[in-house]
Amino acid sequence: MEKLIITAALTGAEVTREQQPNLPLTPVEIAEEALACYQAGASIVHVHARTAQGEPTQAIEMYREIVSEIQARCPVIIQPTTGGAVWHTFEQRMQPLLLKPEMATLSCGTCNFGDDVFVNTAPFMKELAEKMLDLEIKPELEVFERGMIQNAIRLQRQGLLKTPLHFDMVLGVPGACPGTPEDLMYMVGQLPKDATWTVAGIGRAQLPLAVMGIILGGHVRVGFEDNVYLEKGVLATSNADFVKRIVRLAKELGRPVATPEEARQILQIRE
Ligand code: KMH
Ligand code: ZN
Repeated sequence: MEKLIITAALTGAEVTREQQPNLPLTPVEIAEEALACYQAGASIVHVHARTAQGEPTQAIEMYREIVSEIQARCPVIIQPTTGGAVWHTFEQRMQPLLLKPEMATLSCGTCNFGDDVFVNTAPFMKELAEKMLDLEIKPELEVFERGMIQNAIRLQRQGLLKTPLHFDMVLGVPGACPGTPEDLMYMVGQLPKDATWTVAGIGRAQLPLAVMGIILGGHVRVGFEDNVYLEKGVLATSNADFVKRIVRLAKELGRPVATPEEARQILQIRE
């Protein structure tokens, strides 16, 4: 089995300091958290920027600062969001791509997202894929529902995504596909045979689905974007708490953990 790639989703767009007092918000806080996660065993950090007031922002200057603060500390793979927050425009969401990161997310369809709708039209997905192809950015294909796998395959058949595709099964978002083991098994069974995948279980689905990711040969995403509790009623003190637990579990289950350099090779990220 391939080595395990651990992604830390450090901040997200929805979680607040009221819900998680240790949520990193400023570029320096995000970079310190990225370093702690890298030291714990993460090879990728998924990044959302916030303003000084804690509002989600897609401003390129914020991403530039975050990237430079992280790069000054460690060689982790930086994966900015193009999902942003549900109210960001398509144009705002594309901003981080102008920095030519090694990776970025590409959400593969529209779904309910709590009380909101997370909109990803076919023309927008096409535009994102074209831009990432052009800039040699490896897309992580965010899948919240079964039909989104097909949307990704369609983009690949149109020549807009390079194989092997890399998916993130985001399961347990209220309004989209639940985060049960059966759902994950079914979704993984629908992926192209040469694809790589990671799993991001939301809330209490994070830990059981992460364990499945380890034993099924997938990869794992953890972090405050998806879940703030280490166990029922106990808030994590840092994103690194989650990473450390995955490293412990992977060791127990006999799955070695990838360094960022090994993750670059597994995901065929540009040199
Ligand atoms: N904040 C969600 C609406 C991504 O980062 O690509 C979208 C999201 C997905 O977080
Ligand atoms: Zn995100």
